[in-house]
Parts: sequence; C-alpha cells; structure tokens
Amino acid sequence: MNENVRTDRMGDYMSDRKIEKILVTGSVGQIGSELTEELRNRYGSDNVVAMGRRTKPSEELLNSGPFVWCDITDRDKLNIIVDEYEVDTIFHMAAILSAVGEKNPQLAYRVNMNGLYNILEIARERELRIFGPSSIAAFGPETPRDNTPQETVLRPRTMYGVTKVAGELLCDYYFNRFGVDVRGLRYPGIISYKTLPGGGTTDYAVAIYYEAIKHGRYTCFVGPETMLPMMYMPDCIKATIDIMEAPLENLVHHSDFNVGAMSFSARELAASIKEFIPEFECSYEPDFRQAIADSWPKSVDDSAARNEWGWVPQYDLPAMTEDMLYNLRIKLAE
Ligand code: NAD
Ligand code: AKB
Repeated sequence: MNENVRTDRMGDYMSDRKIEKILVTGSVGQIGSELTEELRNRYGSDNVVAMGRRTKPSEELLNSGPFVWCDITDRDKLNIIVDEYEVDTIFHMAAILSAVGEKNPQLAYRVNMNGLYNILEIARERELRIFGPSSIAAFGPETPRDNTPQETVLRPRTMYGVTKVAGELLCDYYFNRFGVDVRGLRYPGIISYKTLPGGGTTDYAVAIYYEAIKHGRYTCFVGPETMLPMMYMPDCIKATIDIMEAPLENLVHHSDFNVGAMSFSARELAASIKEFIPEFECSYEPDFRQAIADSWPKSVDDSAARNEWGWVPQYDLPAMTEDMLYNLRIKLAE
C-alpha cells in the first residue's frame, strides 16, 4: 500500500472491489443522465440501474436499461433496490443545487444530507463503493479565489455549500472509520447540451447557448466580469469514471478533489459565442445568484487530482463553444 494512504481508519479498506452492478441516483438530472448513458456503454446496459424521483426520464434513458423510482430520503426502498439488483457501486447524483437550495434551504438540507447519509449507511452495511460529488460551492468568501488550493478555508454561505462541506467530511469519515471506499470531486459548473441543468448558479453558462441559437440574445443573471471555473460534460463524465477506476492505493485524498478545466468570465463566454454567431448580443441583469457566484473561486488548483489519478481535461472554451453550438443546433432543429 502507498505510504501516503491515510492510516487513521479503524475499519479495513474495502480494497479495490470491481465495479459490476451500478445504481445511479439522480439519473434524470444534468450529469446523471449522461453518466448513466456512458456507464451503460462501459459496464453493460443491464448492469446500470437508473434511479429517478418525479421528473420524466428520456425515452433513451428509460429504454436502455433498468429504471426505478425512489426518493433518496426513503432508506427502506433504497435497501430493497440495492438488494434486488445486487448493486455493488452507487454513483450518487441526486441533490438540490445552489439556487433552488437558497430558495428552499430546508429541502436542500433534507435531500443532500439525509440522502447522502442513507447512501453511506447502505454502503457501510453492504460493503458498496460510492461516488459522492462535491462542488466549488464548498468554498466561501474567505477562500482564496485564484487557483484555489486543495486544502483551504471551507466556509460557504449557502445551504448547498454547507451540505457539500458536511458531505465531504461525512464521506471521509466513512472511509476512515468504516473503510467504505467513497470518492468524490469538487465539480466546477458543468456545461452540456443533452439535459438542462437543475437550478444552480452556473446555469447561465448553459442557458446562454440555447438563447444564442433560439433568439440571438441573452440576459445573463450574473455580471459580465463574473468569472467561475467550468467544465464541459465529456470531461465531467471522464473525471467521474476515472476517479472511480483509479487504484485505491494511489489516492491520498478521497471525497474532495479539486478538478479544473477552464475558467472564464460571463463576458468572455459571450465573446466566444459571438465568434460563431456574430449578431449575438448579451446583456446583464444580476439577481440573487450574483452573491453566490461572488463567493466561489475563479479558478482551482487541481494538482492533487492530476498527481493522484492522472486528471487531464480535454476541452477549453473555444472547443466547448464549437461543440455546444454544433450539437444544440441539431437538437433544437429536431
Ligand atoms: P440535477 O439537479 O440536474 O439533478 C439532480 C437530480 O436529483 C434530479 O433529477 C432530481 O430529480 C433528483 N432529486 C432531487 N431530489 C431528490 C430526492 N428527494 N430523491 C431522489 N432524487 C432527487 O443535478 P446535477 O447537475 O446532475 O448534479 C449532480 C450532482 O453533481 C449533485 O450532487 C450536484 O451538487 C453536483 N454538482 C453539479 C454541478 C453542475 O454544474 N451540474 C456542479 C457541481 C456539483
Ligand atoms: C450550482 O451552480 O449550484 C452547481 C455547482 C457549481 O455546484 N452548478
């Protein structure tokens, strides 16, 4: 075992168990929908159970493998699903995001904290492997905003951020105390064209592409100089699967990896779209989400992810914009 692996755990590590039967919670969401598709390609359609709550899944998601309905706060039903499908690995994507969470902090607490606790307890009892995502929302206004370090101040001001910090700590506790192999990334804002985002602060960076194609203009809810770390969905899916496939003995960190890909201001994002749609105009009317964005990093130091499991992103802003516009034009013409 690598001498850097933490040795303060009381249980034995569930070392390098193979991923064979997967449950994806939040599979109808922005990331979960594309993650399920890729996991089904890699591990076999019948081996990846997609879980939704209320939102109607796409025909593709519904017909490409098993699909179950369950509320993440219902541990009894989760137990039944995990046992019925003999699940050994859970990608836990069900959550309430920052903007919806600030409108309803009680809901964010219930879903994000109780949901994660249920997943970790089920993993402890059945020796499952877990992916539990964190976010740049774990940081707060006192955190250094440029090249935000891996180890730094974690004092978020949103309920969403509070649940992400608590979630990271809880995941590390289950690793150290019970040997549960739980891994996670602090995702930046994720940009994609297949499934709309579910109510976060970074949603403007997706909406702008739709509106540029549909109407040639967009009113952005953060100001032009707002700069945040972002990532294109193919890199997000790659990072998620790579961290889960990394040898356990290579990992010093577990649930809290910074992962970067690109950083740009809202003005730079609009300018990159203008390269392809010259008539596109963007105006700015900041709302409550501005304060949330202002409390998050501009860029992150992801050297731990690069060193421990070989993280290298593929997409920068121009490459992402070209691909987004190409695919969205096809989608919106259908
Ligand atoms: P999303 O909002 O698109 O999807 C979340 C899914 O969770 C939804 O389909 C929703 O129906 C489901 N859900 C909500 N409450 C539930 C409940 N009580 N029981 C079961 N399911 C429930 O979110 P996403 O963008 O796909 O995010 C997935 C994970 O990645 C989350 O943990 C999120 O915090 C994290 N993350 C996302 C981003 C991003 O930009 N998308 C960035 C950082 C972190
Ligand atoms: C949000 O804006 O809430 C998410 C995130 C960065 O966690 N996209």
